[in-house]
Amino acid sequence: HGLTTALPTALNRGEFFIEYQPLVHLGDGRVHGAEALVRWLHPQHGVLGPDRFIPLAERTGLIVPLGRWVLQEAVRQARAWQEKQDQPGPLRINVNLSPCQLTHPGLVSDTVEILERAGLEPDALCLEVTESALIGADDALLKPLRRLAEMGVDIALDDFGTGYSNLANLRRLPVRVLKLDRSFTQSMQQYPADPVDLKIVEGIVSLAHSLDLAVTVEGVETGAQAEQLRMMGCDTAQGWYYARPGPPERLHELALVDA
Ligand code: G
Ligand code: G
Ligand code: MN
Ligand code: NA
Repeated sequence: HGLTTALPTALNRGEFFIEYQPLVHLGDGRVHGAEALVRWLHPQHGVLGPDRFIPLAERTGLIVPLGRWVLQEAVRQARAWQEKQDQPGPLRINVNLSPCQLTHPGLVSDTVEILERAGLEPDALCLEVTESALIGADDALLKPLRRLAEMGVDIALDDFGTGYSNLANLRRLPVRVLKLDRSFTQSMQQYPADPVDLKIVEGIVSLAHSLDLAVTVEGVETGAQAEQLRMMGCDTAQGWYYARPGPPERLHELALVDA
């Protein structure tokens, strides 16, 4: 209850901050980009993770200004990384979008403005939308995502494999990346790994590649998992094996170490 009353003023008070978790190319182990993950430094409760306040922000509508702030801050940070690096190739940034942001009429214009103001190319941005947010999506919902995709922004389907989406439906969505849910990676951790889960991952990778989609795996915690997922054809990976979410300076160091 205390969170409900404090949330609306938290944004103006500057109590939110972003941690970044690297995304790594499985082929060569290099940092490919980072996912922005918002946190709330609550004056009494300390650091709160998104599961503690995102659902509340969605119910109260605060997710729209909060999401816009996250996008602006993450895009600015991505541009700052790019400017510091003397290695070729853009450093890309992934930002999560809530379902309410998808239906908000300002999504496309806000995104364009934020990219332009920061001087970041649209193809350096990837917006993550959960599979469940797009289940049964009609054209009105898909239109802004299509516009963004046409501009060069990548759309990723987050937590993929946990929903019930019709796989054939994927062709209809302006999606470039599937982010395979952590639960698959976790079940591979067990020995022996669940053979059905292995088959499912192989099936998803092969379907994704046949549709020209890249596959990112979440929740990679060991080198053995990374190696197995690489052999299974996954493209990029994210997880504690590489780095936990952390401050932006850390990611810059990780990228330079790998260069
Ligand atoms: O931060 P953590 O690694 O605990 O992330 C938990 C969940 O919170 C993730 O599923 C992520 O998608 C979600 N999340 C993190 N940051 C944001 C954000 O800025 N906006 C939205 N909508 N969700 C976020
Ligand atoms: O958007 P999404 O829910 O996928 O955000 C990633 C979430 O997964 C965050 O809560 C992050 O802290 C968490 N996470 C990231 N890497 C790992 C990992 O290797 N293992 C586990 N258990 N959780 C992870
Ligand atoms: Mn995500
Ligand atoms: Na996810």
